Amino acid sequence: MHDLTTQIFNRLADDNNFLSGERLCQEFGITRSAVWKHIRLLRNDGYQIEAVTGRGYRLSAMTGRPVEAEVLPFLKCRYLGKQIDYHPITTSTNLLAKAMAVAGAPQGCVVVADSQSGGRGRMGRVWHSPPGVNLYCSLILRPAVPSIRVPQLTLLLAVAIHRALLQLSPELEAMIKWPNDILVHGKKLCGVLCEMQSEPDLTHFVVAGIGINVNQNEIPPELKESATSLFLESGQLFSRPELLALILNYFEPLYDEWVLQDDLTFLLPALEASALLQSKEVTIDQRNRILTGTVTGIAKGGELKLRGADGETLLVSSGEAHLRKQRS
Ligand code: BT5
Repeated sequence: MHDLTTQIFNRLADDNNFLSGERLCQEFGITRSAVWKHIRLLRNDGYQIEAVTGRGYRLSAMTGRPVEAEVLPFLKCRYLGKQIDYHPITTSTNLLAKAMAVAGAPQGCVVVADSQSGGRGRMGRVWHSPPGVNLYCSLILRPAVPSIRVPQLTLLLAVAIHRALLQLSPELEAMIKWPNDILVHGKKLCGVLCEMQSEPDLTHFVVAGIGINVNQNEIPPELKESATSLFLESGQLFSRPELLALILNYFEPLYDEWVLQDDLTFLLPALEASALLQSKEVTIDQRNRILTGTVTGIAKGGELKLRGADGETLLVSSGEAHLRKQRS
């Protein structure tokens, strides 16, 4: 949203009474037609704004959409989320954020969409992105670290998201599944997709995409066995703007620390405490080979520590992990 549109929104949101067009003109130093233009933009974004002759404008209801003006009241960050670009629909927030990053958008910009027509997971998989219920967003980051460290960001985000989810829903039995998922009762609630543009010693930017099933009630048949939502797990509806702000609030200090550190050592206790795969027997599908073993932890570089049948420990840096049936 345009800065002034956001300011006008905030002014309306702070006041339960009608505000006259005249008054808005004076306060913001703009013309009547400019006020009207901003009101139209807000309405296009889904806000209900009453306009009554002789009385002025009044905000009737919040939309519950993750638009900037609704995220800001919850946001406590220094630089993350200072610009939130909201789109009712886009192909993929990662695609948009990448284009913005290439054009020079600063670190901390966030792209959010109410729905995606081409939401993507890893390796071009589809991310189911219906409108009105979930969170789809991408953060632009410009970490001054070598590109080899960038995959660690996925785990950093997972910890921040996990903390935000538990703040909203303390009973939620959410676990982090290395490398990029959050699961509840074995079903996927959230996926993270980090993409970067880099040279070996220099990371130009990272786009960190987050998809969370929040208030979704109907899961499509093809995902019924494998996906869930906060609503389905808790029976409650949640504020998407608040969830987004909480994620950013938790992520910013972790990110600041991570940039200063050489690795993930500082985060390992938090990661291992909520790690779904800890001590489990797993297979790791790396497309060209399948690894099997017992997970003994996460290494400081973010790799999964896998002890094979020969007793040797491998550091696994990528792949799709599957739990194996435990021997009784
Ligand atoms: C991921 O990939 O989990 C990363 C998902 C990232 C999505 C966000 S949304 C905002 C941003 N913009 C984008 O275009 N993407 C990011 P992966 O580990 O490859 O998992 C993909 C698999 O998860 C699919 O093949 C399905 O099996 C499953 N899946 C698809 N949509 C889902 C959903 N909404 N909830 C749970 N599982 C889903």
